[in-house]
Amino acid sequence: MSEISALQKARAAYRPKLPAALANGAFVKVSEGEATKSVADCDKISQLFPKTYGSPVLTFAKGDAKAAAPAINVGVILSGGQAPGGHNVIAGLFDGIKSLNKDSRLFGFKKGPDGLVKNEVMELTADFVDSYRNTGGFDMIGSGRTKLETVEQFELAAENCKNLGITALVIIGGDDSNTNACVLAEYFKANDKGIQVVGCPKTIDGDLKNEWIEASFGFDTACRVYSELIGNLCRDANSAKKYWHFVKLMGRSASHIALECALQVHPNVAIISEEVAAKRMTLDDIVAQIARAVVARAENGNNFGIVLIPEGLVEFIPEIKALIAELNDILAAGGAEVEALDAVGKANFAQSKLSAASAAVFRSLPEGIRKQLCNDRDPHGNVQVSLIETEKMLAEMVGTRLKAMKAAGTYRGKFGKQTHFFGYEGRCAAPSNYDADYCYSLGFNAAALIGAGRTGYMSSVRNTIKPADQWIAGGIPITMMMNLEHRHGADKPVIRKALVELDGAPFKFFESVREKWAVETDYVYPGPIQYFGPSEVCDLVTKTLALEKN
Ligand code: FBP
Repeated sequence: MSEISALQKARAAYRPKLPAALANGAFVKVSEGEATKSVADCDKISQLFPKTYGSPVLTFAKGDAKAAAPAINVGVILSGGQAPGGHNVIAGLFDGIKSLNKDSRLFGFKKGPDGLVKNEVMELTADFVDSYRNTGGFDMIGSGRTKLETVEQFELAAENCKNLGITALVIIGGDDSNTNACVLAEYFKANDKGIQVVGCPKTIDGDLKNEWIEASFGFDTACRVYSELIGNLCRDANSAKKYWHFVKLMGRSASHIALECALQVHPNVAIISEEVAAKRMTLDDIVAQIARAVVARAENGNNFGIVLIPEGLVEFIPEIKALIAELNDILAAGGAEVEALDAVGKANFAQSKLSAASAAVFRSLPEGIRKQLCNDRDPHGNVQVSLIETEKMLAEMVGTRLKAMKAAGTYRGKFGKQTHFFGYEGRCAAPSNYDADYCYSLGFNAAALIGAGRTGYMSSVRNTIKPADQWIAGGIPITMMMNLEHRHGADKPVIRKALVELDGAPFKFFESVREKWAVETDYVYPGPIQYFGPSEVCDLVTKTLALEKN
């Protein structure tokens, strides 16, 4: 890197905060809770993970500052989609293992799990790590979505680690990647490979959380970037007063990002996929809901507004969900011949094989969306919802509905539309203070788990609405978060995704104010993330976390 920005230069000097338990380094006192169970399917999960199932929850307290541990070699992987703060997890891990023993070494496997299997690796030296502190992105070692699932992959991973003297591996990833971590931990333990595996909770989507993991890193920063942009759109809309902006927001499955941005900005409409599913809303119901807001605002002379749409919406509309499930099975059963077809070919192939109900839904969708629904799945079997232009589809359908209403004399406004997709813009932003501190702590804490000899654990740092010295550090057995889900035609053990809870405080609050927001112009303009300045603008937590922990 030749030139770095003024912000990056100043930000390099930022010293992230740590929980009190880690103040003397990663050598900690460990207290163990009761034996644990998985969130569901306990019998099956315990059979699949006989060596790691049931481990206790761990809580750390400050250790002896003078304690020494043997030097270790540790490997690290960034896995899945980028999220702000990943570099700080690595920096925290680096400092943590050095605090255990200054001769410990850190190796980064490149391009995600693939690098572990193919032995693409580099040593992360002090200078190299320093140049990435407090920066966004995963470019330090790259990331990837390869799923670790075969014995051949596990054996190659073990061999590559053995050759470098690596006795612990840290996998930084979301639910799928931490599922990988758990499977690998079990395999290494069952086969006496002598390699510990520890996970760190990452994803801007915010859906890897539970009682013990109160946030996945990156969610805070990404939501602040999107909220700034949406706030700017709100101001533009309120200035020109001629456009309705339809904004799709990332979040492959859960609507946490859309909800958090709504709480930060007060848009006129925000669709929450989990509510759509719970109320069994149809596509037509959603279009009608948006059109109602357009009509109500037009009656007050406000022919402008903001609509937030979660990326994962289509999979939560029951009729489209059923369609996607059929498409998945039909396309998978088609084998290599169908896999080689382009999206149009796949759509034509699938059309004739769908049930009557799904075929009718499929036909009712715009051609572009039909093709997008047939695009390739990701390596974990997920539909790539970031490629489905739901915002365009809804804007189009609302426009058509309003035309009909105008003809019937029930709407007299003007409808100009703009569409946007905010996703990639937020994933590599420089981490907010919250994410910079949280990520550094997660990485340092992962070193503490390694030092304590644990495997199959996720690094856990809690109580983060309080100042960092009151944060609680420890480890959560990954099996505790698991259940069985139907993937690729079979039941697989996976970490349960945390969706928006309709009886949770963030949604309840949104529900209590959304009708007012729909009609009034009540926008809030959050502005850009502040890294320097008064604590009340720099050290914020998300509205979601504040409401959940209130
Ligand atoms: P992770 O779950 O791996 O963190 O990725 C989440 C995400 O950013 C989603 O919000 C989005 O749908 C997806 O990644 C996009 O994936 P890709 O980067 O492969 O286009």
